[in-house]
Amino acid sequence: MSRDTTFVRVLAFAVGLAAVFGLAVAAGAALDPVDTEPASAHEPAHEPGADGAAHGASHDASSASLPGGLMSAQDGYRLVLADPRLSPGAARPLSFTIEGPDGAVTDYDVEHEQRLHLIAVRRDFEGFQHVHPTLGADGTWTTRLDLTGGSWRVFADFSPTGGEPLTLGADLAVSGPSAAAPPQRETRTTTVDGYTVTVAGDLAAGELAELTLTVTRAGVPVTDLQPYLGAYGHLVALREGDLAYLHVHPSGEPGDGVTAAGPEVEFGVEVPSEGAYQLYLDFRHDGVVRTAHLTLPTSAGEEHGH
Ligand SMILES: [Cu+2]
Repeated sequence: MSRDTTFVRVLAFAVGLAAVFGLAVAAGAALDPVDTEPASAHEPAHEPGADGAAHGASHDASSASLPGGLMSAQDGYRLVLADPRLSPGAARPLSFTIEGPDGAVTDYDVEHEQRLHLIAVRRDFEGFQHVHPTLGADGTWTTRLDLTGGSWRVFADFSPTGGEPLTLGADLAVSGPSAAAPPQRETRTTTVDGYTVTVAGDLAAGELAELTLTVTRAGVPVTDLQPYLGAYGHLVALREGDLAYLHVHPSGEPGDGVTAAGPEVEFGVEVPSEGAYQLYLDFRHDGVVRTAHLTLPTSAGEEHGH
């Protein structure tokens, strides 16, 4: 993907956000299981408005630009965990299906070298995994997660063949003592396995922000990052409060003749609202993928140095 395409995708994603947040609320209300009014399944709970064409357009916009992960069902697809409860421990088996209009979905487009990306995060942000499950012939996905006790959210990030990219979210309860910690506050530097990752730049609600993440090891800039899923870094941003999910790819990609293999990886990120965002950067070096956890609040109206 070219730099321009990446930028346009991020921008297109961003432009629709303000407009579609209202729709998200409406859709959430429509899906509310408490609302058991016996209405025809084919009848939308909300009038789409007099103009059918306008409704069609806004529907397309919502598919493309809703922040992901807030709903377990969207656009005719549903994330169904085989068991929403697991016991804690390493390599716990998780299986699930994506139910579509014709049953369990078996055909997916490859996005960033995989047909489905599964992100698991503990709701207090003290656990994070990004794995690539295996698809069975019947549409059942299976993978393994390392889980600690507590409340988790899993995100399935995929693109059904013939459909739009989607991220569906579901809750996963893990038994055992939960160490529900308050989320970490603004954290611009962190260390993982001897690597230090620092973020420069500021998030602003509704504006495209340039974030630069820099990777060093023992004070030495890392200049030989390895491509991971077609990029030098993958950034997942989760909004505190509801875990709205953004998955952002860097500006520029390995082999484009312009993009350096570190120490800096640049991302264009537009967050939909003010608040704090938990950032997880996946990067690969010496054959190992590591994840750095950082936290940035939006800086709207705030001066530096307070
Ligand atoms: Cu992935």
